Amino acid sequence: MRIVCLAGGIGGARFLRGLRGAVPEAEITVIGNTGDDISLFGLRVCPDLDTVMYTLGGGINEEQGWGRTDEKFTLKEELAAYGVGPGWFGLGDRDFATHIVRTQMLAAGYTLSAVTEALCDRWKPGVRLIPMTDDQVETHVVIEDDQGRRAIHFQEWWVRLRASIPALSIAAVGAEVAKPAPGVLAAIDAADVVLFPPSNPVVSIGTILAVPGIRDAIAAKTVVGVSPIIGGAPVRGMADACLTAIGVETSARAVAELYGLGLLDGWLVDEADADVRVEGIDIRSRPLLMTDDRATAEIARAALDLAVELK
Ligand code: GDP
Ligand code: FO1
Ligand code: CA
Repeated sequence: MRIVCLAGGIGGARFLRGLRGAVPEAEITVIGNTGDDISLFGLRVCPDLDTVMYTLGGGINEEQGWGRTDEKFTLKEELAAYGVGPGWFGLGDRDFATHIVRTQMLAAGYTLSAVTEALCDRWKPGVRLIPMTDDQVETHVVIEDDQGRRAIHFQEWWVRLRASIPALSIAAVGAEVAKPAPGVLAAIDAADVVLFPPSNPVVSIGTILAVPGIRDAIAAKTVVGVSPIIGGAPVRGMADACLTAIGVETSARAVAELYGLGLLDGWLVDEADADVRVEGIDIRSRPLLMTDDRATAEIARAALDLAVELK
């Protein structure tokens, strides 16, 4: 069985760990979001790729959902002592090593997909992790405050401001001219099914789908998604602020409609949303809280079973 999954950070990574446990024999290719990527201290940081890599490789800080386990922040403290920020982004010492290796390889001319493969040689995530593109795409958010109207990096809005200032718009800068990374379209073409984990529909899945060619390739396949919205709210994080920014209601139904007919064949919603119906999309309800690996594996199994049934 060949499965392609799109993935953001925490929601995607946890689902993937469940899927890997549910179907250990499957060949899983993960197309990772790179719109969250940011350059800090001269280093290229890829939060969603790293979250998938660390989560599946056993190095993630489980409580936090991002960053390394057993982490220290000596380097960050030393930088702060020089007055060098930003202080609002928590890069730990172990995590810094990943960004140093990545930046060094990028400077030597390796593509981000080659770098990601090299990093995964250490972590052995048990899936093939490919960035959506090797080209630079960065999600920016337009806000308005007492300094006027301006665009800031998604991480500044999400981490520093915790989405407390409404996003007037959200743009994946560079996406329209980005090319899918080598292997992305081939993996989709060869896939038996495509699954959308319960990742952020706007800044994770939406950004990946914005890379020209990816949406069309996926539309030709049997696609089943898992709702990140339960009972009208995201399970964690501020996905509601992202949905509001693009004029979409925060509900399992509205997200299914956002992905749309022609893309989504099946949609898993939580039991709290069992009454959701969308014309043309096969909707099933079951508990969707990824409380532990067993519960998550059951969610992944259900998504896969539905996809195989609809194929
Ligand atoms: P991020 O890049 O770290 O924000 O992670 P993703 O984009 O992959 O996933 C974020 C989404 O995961 C959020 O919108 C959450 O609502 C969703 N999520 C987190 N935990 C769960 C869970 O246990 N169940 C479901 N259904 N969704 C979840
Ligand atoms: N998220 C936070 O809320 N605060 C942080 O300080 C933070 C640091 C960080 C460092 C490395 C990394 O890979 C991820 C990090 N994240 C942090 C998570 C992350 O940037 C966001 O949750 C996602 O990008 C949102 O989609
Ligand atoms: Ca993310």
